[in-house]
Amino acid sequence: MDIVATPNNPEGNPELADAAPTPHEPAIIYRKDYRPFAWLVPETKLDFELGLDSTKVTAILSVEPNPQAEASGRIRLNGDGQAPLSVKVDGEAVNSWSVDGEDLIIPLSAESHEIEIATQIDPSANTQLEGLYASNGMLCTQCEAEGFRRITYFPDRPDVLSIFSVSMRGPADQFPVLLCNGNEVARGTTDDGIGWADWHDPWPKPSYLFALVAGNLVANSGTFTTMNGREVTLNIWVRQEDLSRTDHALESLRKSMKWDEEVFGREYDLDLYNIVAVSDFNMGAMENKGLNVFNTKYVLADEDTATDADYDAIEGVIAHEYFHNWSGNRVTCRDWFQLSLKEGFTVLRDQLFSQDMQGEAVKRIEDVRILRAAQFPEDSGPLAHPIRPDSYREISNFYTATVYNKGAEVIRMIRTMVGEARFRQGTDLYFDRHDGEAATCEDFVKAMEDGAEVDLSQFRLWYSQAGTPKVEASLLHSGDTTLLALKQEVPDTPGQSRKQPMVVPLKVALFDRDTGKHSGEQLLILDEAQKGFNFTGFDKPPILSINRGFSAPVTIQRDVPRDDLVFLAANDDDSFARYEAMQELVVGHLVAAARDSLSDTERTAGEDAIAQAMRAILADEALDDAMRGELMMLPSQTYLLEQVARDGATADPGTIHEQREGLKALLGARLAQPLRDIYERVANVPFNGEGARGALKVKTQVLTYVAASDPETAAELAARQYDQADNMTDRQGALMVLCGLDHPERTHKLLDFYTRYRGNALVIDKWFTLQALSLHPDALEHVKALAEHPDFNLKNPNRVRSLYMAFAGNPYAFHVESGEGYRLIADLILALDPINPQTAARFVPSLGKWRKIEPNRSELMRSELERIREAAKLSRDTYEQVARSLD
Ligand code: 0A1
Ligand code: ZN
Repeated sequence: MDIVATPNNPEGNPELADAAPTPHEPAIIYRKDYRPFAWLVPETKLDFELGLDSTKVTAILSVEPNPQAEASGRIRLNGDGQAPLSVKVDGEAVNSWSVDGEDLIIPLSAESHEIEIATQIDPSANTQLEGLYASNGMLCTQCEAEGFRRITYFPDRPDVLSIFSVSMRGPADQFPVLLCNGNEVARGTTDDGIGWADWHDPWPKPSYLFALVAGNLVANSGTFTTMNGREVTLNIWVRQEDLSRTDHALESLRKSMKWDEEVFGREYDLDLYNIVAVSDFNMGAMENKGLNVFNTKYVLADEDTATDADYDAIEGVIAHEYFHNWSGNRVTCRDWFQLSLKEGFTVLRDQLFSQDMQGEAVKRIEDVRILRAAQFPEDSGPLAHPIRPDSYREISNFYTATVYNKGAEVIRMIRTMVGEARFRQGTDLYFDRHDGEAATCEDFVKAMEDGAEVDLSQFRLWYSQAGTPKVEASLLHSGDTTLLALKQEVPDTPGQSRKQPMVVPLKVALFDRDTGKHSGEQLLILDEAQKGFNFTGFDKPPILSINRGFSAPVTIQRDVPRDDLVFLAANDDDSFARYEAMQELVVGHLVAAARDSLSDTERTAGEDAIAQAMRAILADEALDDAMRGELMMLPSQTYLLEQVARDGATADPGTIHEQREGLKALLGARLAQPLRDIYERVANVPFNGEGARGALKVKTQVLTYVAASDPETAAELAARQYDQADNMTDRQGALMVLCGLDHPERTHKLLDFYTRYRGNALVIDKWFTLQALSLHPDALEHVKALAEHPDFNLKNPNRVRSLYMAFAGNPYAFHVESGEGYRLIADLILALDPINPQTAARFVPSLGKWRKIEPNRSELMRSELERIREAAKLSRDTYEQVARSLD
């Protein structure tokens, strides 16, 4: 019997009934429920009649029963937001299909068929920016994770791999450039001005890697010859006015291709590599096969508009997307629970690349800082999940710092344990064994075990247990022997308690108190709840340097004399450990101060020790300025808040802010002369000269201290730095400092900056961010006014983030006691949710921290979350994050 096509008509079929979510309780999807799809789709042909307001899509799918799956008398094709115009099976129109929720169900006998489906979509109405959408007069796609189903009906899951051939056409004046995955087969323009192109991608791929771009674009082109002599054409496609800012991106792509050949033995596999920059994009960039789509932020740069940090970020993201060609595209994921398989591994690959390009020491510190700022809070809050989650309601919510950054740390630990050479044997085996497959995290670990010859049985817990392990370290000395006693505990996280001990690789060195030297670094493996390690040959208790290079993503807790930290901050030969000693010194002091548990003597002793360590850092002539800049940075307020709120305590953001600013002012005053001297030295290093990057970093760091201790002088110096700047790093640094000051120069320079860069969206984003992040007492009022600014636009994710994400990270203004900051973010979430749910949901974690905050503010945060939860119609994305945050 034919089933009548009405939405939500499961016809009593239990398989279909299950899948119908209510708007308020979207279904939970479990990893344990994975089943292979009943059908294979060896080939897919797509035809696009392109238009900004209306695009017609015809999809032809060749399907055959999957011998690995249970047979089924129907095929379920995912859809989202469209209806079929027509459905044909083997060339015949059929009306036996039905719609279940958003999916299309077609009865089908268990043999090979050809299914043809036509749909019509409106790209200009797609504010969600998933699927096919319009941006600045062009058309582009974003299909990961589940955007392809918004283009046409398809088994939109990563384990269905298909070979795609695509034909497209549209007005040639509007869309002179037509791009898709793989190779261009043919193109032309008809007499009546219709441009057309046919593309073919020879590599089977899942639908999330599909991409199409149509628009008026120009390319910065180059070539790269691979290790086996394949000549690849490289194109960076942008709007005409942006062309002059694409050289760095092109060069970064070349460097990435070369590095992946040299370090991982990976060669590119098509004759063409296209990158397109779009200004409306939810994330950083997307690795679609042969046709990456990038947020303009990660493509465009020149000295006048991009900072050194922007240059590095572009190099890193270009590399990341390129590296996905192997870790993600050639070997893809079986299901979205395996996301870290491609993301954790690719982040590690891009980190190692950037270490080689920019210098290992500083890059490692930056990566750890990101992990601590973004992942540690996630791991200790309501949204904690293992790097391989067990369930989700909306997969977009799992593109997290845990899956990406902790995922990278987990693989880095394997590399640390087996060494570079064996790690390479492991990755070679993984790529070889799983090329062309949709693999799992387990496949990766197994390939590592076999290739690198290591037993990772217990190590696998890193994939299943959430939470940042705490390691307690203590030294017990007697005679000439020192016992290092280590204890670990993995905290409870939502849905997980009573966890097993993890494998924690810790690099340590013990410094002899008399010689100030150590006799070599050792790798200790802590794989039990408690374990002791003996060291001999020390007359006096040695000084412990632990978790060197941040060899494990854990927190170390230890009682260590302040003087030992001062020693390590000045002398440790491991750059990360040196940085860490300085951080530990400051964190210990500020956490005690914020908890109001410092006696006057302790406060003075703490301040003296920090000032002494900072003085040594400023005076150390052997230190390069890039590293000096890192050592000068005080721990962020977010990190301090996490530390104060450890073990179930709550934190008062106001007090933390006061204490941190107080310490900055004290250091600024006590070290006024050395700070002044160093400022003069670095200000004379010419831009682009030797050591210029480090010099610029130190320069702005100095200003932040002066701003806290002597605002008038800081305003003068910053205004001068702004006026004399011949690059964006200097100009932005100066403006950042001015933004925090209540001084007429603030207004002058902000106006100058706006006028100078008006029309350059990426730089105007900076202008919004600097004001939203500033420590100015009226920052909240400024943000409210900026939300009304004619350049503000809720539909552009970069602009929304530039104002509101910065504000939600403002340690002072977001947490004003009245709760107005919380209301502002809750109002934003509610306003943005119907427009762009993915971006809206990303603001929820800022309020989700409520359990860590002192009772008054905590209550205000929680009630904002409740207000959001009560909203009439919430997206799956926002609903899931709010519900988990309140649980
Ligand atoms: N795979 C991309 C990240 C990405 C994920 C989802 C997106 O949709 C909005 C976009 C990009 C990466 O890791 O670079
Ligand atoms: Zn990625």
